Amino acid sequence: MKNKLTVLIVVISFLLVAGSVFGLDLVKPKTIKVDKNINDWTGTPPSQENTSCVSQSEFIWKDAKGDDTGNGKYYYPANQELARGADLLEFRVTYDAKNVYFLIKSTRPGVWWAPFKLIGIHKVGQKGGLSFFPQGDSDSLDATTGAFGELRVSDDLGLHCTIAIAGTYKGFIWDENGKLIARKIGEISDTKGFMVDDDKWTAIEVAVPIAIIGNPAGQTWKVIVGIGQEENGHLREVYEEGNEWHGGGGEGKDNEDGVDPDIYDLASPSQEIQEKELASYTDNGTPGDIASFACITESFVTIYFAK
Ligand SMILES: [Ca+2]
Ligand SMILES: [Ca+2]
Ligand SMILES: [Ca+2]
Ligand SMILES: [Ca+2]
Repeated sequence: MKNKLTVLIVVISFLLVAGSVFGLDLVKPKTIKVDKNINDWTGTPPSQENTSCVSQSEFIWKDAKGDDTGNGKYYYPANQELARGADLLEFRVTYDAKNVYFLIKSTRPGVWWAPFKLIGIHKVGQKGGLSFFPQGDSDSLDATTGAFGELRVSDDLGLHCTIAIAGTYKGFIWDENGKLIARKIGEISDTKGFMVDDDKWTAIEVAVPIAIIGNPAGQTWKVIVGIGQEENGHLREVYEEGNEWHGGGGEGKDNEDGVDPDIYDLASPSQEIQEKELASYTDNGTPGDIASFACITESFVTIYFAK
């Protein structure tokens, strides 16, 4: 009797797992236009905060409102132009034969200055990947060299692709070696097909050609989504003590490139986990020392793409 019960439990467990992987939760192809209008994202978000669902062929993450506190103590710059503005609200993903599409909704700062968004992609089953978000050249502070956000990922989340969105229309993509493979800055030299545009500053639509990001069909991706404030195309530094143009609650005596992550909010299962991970840097770590950066281990979403 006991054995039969065990078999039954195993069979039911298998069906439940199979149902979620092969059934309801698969993201199927859908075409989106990056056209300053998000009405083509028709899926219904989950009712609970900090959970995801698949609706109308869209993966949809609903983030908690008001959890934009970084390590738990971050606060915004005093200037109203940069007040608020880095609270992640929603993250959506879908794809078709040509592109992978992303939608990020957030609050917006007081006057303008749409926040900076980071999307780190780990492709399950694929080896390698960067152990940290492309950091950038501290001599040049050139946004094409990295996000300057001071954030790393655990061994099982190696980044095979990182996308940065700066302001309302700029974007950069780095490969698993940290090499820039696409950019959009509103010039003729922009990478063809990589599209980034806003809808009323509070939502950003992105299209990345499959030739650049890889074909997700049949794959499982773990995706880290982070949001902070923008400066010169990269993340704006969080200070120990905030001032007019920089938020506070971080670390570092000299502040300018302290190892605290310049991220206010993540797609994380809970605010508690988010704050713990964003506080996991080494106090007074040497600026630029990757081992001292905060590490993401649980704050990611998992997306199952249909074949
Ligand atoms: Ca659209
Ligand atoms: Ca949020
Ligand atoms: Ca920092
Ligand atoms: Ca969050």
